[in-house]
Amino acid sequence: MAGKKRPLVVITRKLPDPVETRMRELFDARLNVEDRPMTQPELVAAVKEADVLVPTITDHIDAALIAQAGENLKLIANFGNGVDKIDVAAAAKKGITVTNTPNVLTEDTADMTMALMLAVPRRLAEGANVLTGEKKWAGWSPTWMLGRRIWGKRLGIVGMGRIGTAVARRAKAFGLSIHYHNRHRVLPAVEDELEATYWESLDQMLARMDIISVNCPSTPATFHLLSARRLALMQPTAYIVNTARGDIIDEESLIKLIQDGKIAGAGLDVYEHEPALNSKLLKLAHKGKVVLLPHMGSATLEGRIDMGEKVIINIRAFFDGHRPPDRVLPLRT
Ligand code: 8YV
Repeated sequence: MAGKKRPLVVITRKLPDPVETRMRELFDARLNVEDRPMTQPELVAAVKEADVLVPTITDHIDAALIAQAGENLKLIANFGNGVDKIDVAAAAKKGITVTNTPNVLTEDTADMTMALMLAVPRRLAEGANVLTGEKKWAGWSPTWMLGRRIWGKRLGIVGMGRIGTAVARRAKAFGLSIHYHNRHRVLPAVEDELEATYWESLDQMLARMDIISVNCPSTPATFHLLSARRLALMQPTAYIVNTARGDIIDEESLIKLIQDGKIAGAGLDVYEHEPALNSKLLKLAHKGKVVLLPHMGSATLEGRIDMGEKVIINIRAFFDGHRPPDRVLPLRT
């Protein structure tokens, strides 16, 4: 890019310092140092003048916004793996390339999934709250704060992509048997390594698992994939964990089934209308039925710096006339 006009890159949120420093060196970078989410009018102004937009999960990059983009906007380099907030098809129609940041957050997100898979059945948050709560701890008791064992149990993974597979590896090490439902079977070598059982029928898998982990992307096809009907198939002793996207689960139905004791509990890092949280979920959290986290699946300094570096690599490749390594294609309908 030496000697060429530096692309005007508008970054919608505050990114880790090393990433911002590098972006300032390479691009005509417009940073968001206060980290105040951009309003839609500010996003419109940004797409009208930018060569590159770097959005995050808090930005709605829909067809209406893309329609207002200026002729300079040629690349939307998402800071994030999931592109469910970007209308990739509308961007493609307008000749705008979209990239994301896969792989670098896989292990961190899988770690958080495992943490939630342990936290709910083993009552981690409840136990921690006892010691930080008002009441003085009365000490150990043989039958107090008993949770449920996870090793030796059956884990059903919905979506056996990079993150689902990383979750399976961890869960196998924790002594769970691995089951999965996916659009396609994974490679035989991967199934063998994980001793994983493929379930073509999601319904049948849901009815027989002790723990369900949601690890598929949010797309029109996976909206409420875990519907009221499907959630009702789960065993009353079963738990569900979601570190993918909130709208894959019919949240109201999940809440009702947990309230009625038809599902044992849930570990959630994502919500259907985040950042708005359903108050009934908060009530269930106070009862220890659910453990709720604020979308921090990939929240490690290392992971977020790696995500930023991937954004930089995608921008540089694009402006060097190459196909960016993490180009996202519109979903085939
Ligand atoms: C990101 C995520 O932090 O990558 C994703 O899809 O959900 C998170 O890891 C978030 O998307 C940032 O935009």
